Amino acid sequence: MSANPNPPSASPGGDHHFRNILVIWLVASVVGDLLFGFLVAPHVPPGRMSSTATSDSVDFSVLFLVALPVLFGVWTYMGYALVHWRASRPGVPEPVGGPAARGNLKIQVAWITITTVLVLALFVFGTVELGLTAGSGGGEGPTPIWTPTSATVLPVQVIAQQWRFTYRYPTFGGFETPNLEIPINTTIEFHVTSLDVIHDFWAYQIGVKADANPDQDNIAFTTTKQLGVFTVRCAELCGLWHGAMYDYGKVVSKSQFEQWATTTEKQLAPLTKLLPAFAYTYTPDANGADGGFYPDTSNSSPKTGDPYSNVESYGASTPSS
Ligand SMILES: [Cu+2]
Repeated sequence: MSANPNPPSASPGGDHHFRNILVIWLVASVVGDLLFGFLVAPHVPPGRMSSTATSDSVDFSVLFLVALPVLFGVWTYMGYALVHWRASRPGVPEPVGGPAARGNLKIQVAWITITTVLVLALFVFGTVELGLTAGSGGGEGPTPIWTPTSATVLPVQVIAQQWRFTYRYPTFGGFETPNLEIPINTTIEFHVTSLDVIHDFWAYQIGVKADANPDQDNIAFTTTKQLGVFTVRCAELCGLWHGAMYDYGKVVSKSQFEQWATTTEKQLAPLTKLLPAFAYTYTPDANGADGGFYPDTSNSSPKTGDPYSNVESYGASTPSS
């Protein structure tokens, strides 16, 4: 019994085509990754404003650097096939199809090995990245798995409600303000909660995104690295004006923050007294937060004291007939 006189790998020109494609792909991948690494990677969002934002940008860049050679592999093969194996080249006989790839052990092993290694490597990388950067700016619930190592941590509470965010600073007397200011080079411990429906605190440029759920204290960490303004958006459909539920936060110098916080604490002291005491969650009553934001019959006479009273009314009372 003689050996197969024409095994798939010995097809005319097969090795030389394979070598050509490999060389083109290798050059394109190296050049593409170098260009991306030096020209694009430094600008990949969300930027370098905090530890978690930096980590996000690096992770995105790593995904790009791995994905580009895959993309170039597909393009190189397509381009090569169009040039060398198309039927309509003038004066050249139409190419005869090569051996079927099906059943080719080399291709099967290479395909399964390469894709498995790529996917598993990225899975391990992503998992490690999530851990090493203390939750990567995502909400970790009331008992975080990963905590920062910094000696000093500034707690800031984020309170979401239809349709705005307010912020409480428990280490400055618990004042509540619509302005989010945080100091630079400081680890911030965000405590995110909601007074009504589900929202999501998405502070884009500092790489923080945490669900804001009623009766939940969702903790997210980041360490600020650059001065500037960042955008805060609600990232969970929460009703009619969800799209308008955004504001801006500021990373300022430590001295500027200290001055702002102590001044605001003094200015707002008379109002802070009227607020519910600082807590990690606030249970709303049937008609919204029980902070005087909505009319509440528990403060009127006769006092019902019932948070689910159906005689609470919005706006002007109905004229009696
Ligand atoms: Cu919302």
